[in-house]
Amino acid sequence: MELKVQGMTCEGCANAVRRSVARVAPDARVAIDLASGRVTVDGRADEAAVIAAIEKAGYDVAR
Ligand SMILES: [Cu+2]
Repeated sequence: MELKVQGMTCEGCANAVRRSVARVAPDARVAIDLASGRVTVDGRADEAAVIAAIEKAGYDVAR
């Protein structure tokens, strides 16, 4: 899945998002492009759970 995440400004934010996704989708591969805010999650992952986890970390998700 590919998500657009708003509010990530630095590598620390990217890592926070990475950790949030890993919590709900431990087997998934996560790629983050900071400049565009694009978060790509490959593998077994429940989209609603991933979005909820990212939002809980304090970032806005647009699809
Ligand atoms: Cu940051």
